[in-house]
Amino acid sequence: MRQTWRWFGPKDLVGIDDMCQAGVEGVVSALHHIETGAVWPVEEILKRQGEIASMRDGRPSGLTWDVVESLPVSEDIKKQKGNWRDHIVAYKQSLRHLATAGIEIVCYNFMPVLDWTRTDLAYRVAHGGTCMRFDYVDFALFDIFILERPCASDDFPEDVVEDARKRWQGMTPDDADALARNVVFGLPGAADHMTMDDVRRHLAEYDAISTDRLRQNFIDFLSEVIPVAEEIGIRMCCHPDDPPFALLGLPRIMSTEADYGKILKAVDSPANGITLCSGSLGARPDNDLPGMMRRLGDRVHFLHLRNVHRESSSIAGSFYEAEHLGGDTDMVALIAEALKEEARRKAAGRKDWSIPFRPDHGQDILDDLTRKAQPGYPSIGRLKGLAELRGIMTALSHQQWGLEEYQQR
Ligand code: CS2
Ligand code: MN
Repeated sequence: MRQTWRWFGPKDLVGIDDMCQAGVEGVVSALHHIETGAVWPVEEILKRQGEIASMRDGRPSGLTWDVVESLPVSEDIKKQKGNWRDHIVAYKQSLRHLATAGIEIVCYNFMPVLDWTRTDLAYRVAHGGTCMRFDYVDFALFDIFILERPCASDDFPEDVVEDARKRWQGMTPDDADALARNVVFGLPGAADHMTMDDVRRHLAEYDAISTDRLRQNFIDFLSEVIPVAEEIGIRMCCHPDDPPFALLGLPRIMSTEADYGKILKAVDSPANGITLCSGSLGARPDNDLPGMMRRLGDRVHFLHLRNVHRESSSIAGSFYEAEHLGGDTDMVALIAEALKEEARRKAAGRKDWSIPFRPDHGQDILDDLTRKAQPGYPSIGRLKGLAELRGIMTALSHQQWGLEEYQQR
């Protein structure tokens, strides 16, 4: 398993030099400055590769750009509206440019309107550090009383609506404003201060799009893009919905193993793969992560290893981002399945046997608390997560291959 780390580019507070010290082996990055729907120019791709290859003082970092996360799919493609056909042409062109530069793995998602959603970006945990949290009651409060989405209360259990009402009544306008800002943080363009009317406008666009329709739009996208990916040697991998249950009345199609099964079957190619994100999928009690790794392993091109602690046994409920070995997903079992999958690929003589993973998010601990990086992406919290995951991998590989063979790898 290849140890990778997300880098948001030269503006990221956590730089290439930090990654070298964290023992990272490869970089996950994206050209965030290029507008969704436009072609990623070859020069920009090569420039980013150059930035990754060297440390601040010009010495080689030894790192390469292993995974693109994300090459975003436009809202037009998801809705099949406006310029969606042009955007698909551009998407294929970007893939060709990435392949020219030698990049083989491309992560993306197909969540309408939202990327990830939390209600608290700095929830204090018992040890004094902070992490991101999703509080179902706060989310209902936002949906029903702040966004005032029509019929929103029908989407929540009665006791949740009642608790949300009580909280709302005791809330100051500043508290409500802070909650709204946290919730919309993961929305595209949110950094430029999205208003509630903007959110309502985005949501209304999906009024006429059912779950089946969205799934068909996804399959149409894949039917165009996957043959190209296959031809040029790119492995596409779709990130799951985060959290993996219905939100804001939007259709959601990548929340469970059954959802993945439908998509993988509809466009049955090794280039049509998945990003198994244990933090996203693990927020739902009926997602069996080690089992998914075992059953879908062949198509897992990228792993996000992160843990969540669920605070409820319902499908939709509150959770927070726990320490990597501290949440409800059995990380040792999951990594063991990933290592077995790698062993199967190696035995079959596959070149792509190695599965890249990243520690995904981390908690804010120690100096992270005063040196605020992008929410979820602190240096020390992620380094701690990576080190713990690396420890498990090393111990399991040792056991799996026997000491002598392990030492020869
Ligand atoms: C990431 C996602 O920060 C995160 O939670 O896992 O934002 C991810 O990059 C996208 O959903 C992938 O398209
Ligand atoms: Mn993830």
